[in-house]
Amino acid sequence: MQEKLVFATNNAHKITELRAILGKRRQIVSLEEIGCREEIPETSDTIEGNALQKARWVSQRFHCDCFADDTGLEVEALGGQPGVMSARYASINGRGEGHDASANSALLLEKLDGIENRKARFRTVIAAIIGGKEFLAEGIVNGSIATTPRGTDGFGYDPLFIPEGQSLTFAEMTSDEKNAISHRRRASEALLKILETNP
Ligand code: ITT
Repeated sequence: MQEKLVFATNNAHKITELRAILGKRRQIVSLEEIGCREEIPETSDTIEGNALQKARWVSQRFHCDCFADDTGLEVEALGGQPGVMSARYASINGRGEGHDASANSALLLEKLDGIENRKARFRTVIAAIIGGKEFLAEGIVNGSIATTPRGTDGFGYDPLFIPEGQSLTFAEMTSDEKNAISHRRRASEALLKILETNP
């Protein structure tokens, strides 16, 4: 399994994580490396839909095998929000512009203020287009939302997310510790299994 795959993401943290997770099993090529500098549209109302939209957008323009990752933080007491809106949670609620991780986390903490049920999960869906065929793989990690942000590693909501059975947030763990148990790890392994059985 050494074929190169283009990762349709504008998020450099995701590329770093995927390269660490896949190691020598697959070579990951960034959008920059294929000369793609545009923002990829993400207009679906589901995580699956956005993952497919991003992968199809790159596949159609660059005619290469590729995959995309769409991830949402689903909080039980908020009916699964921010979910598919995780990247723009604050801005769609009138708090600033675009993707602002600290504004997103501040809003989440505010919404959970006084709420005892802190259960949440990260859900990643990877959509891959290989040889013109589409594949979907999912990875979930259950956990809970901390009462204050903790830790400086990772990105996005990592300072707030404590995986089940752990005491540290993802942002307090080393990257290897996060990558060993994360939603992205699980989705990546599921994708590799699918690709192995669909040569
Ligand atoms: P691309 O769409 O270009 O891949 P993105 O950062 O917009 O990059 P998503 O839409 O999948 O990616 O991300 C939704 C939000 O969830 C966004 O705010 C991320 O920072 C956050 N997020 C995704 N994966 C995460 C992880 O492993 N840990 C913490 N937050 C994460």
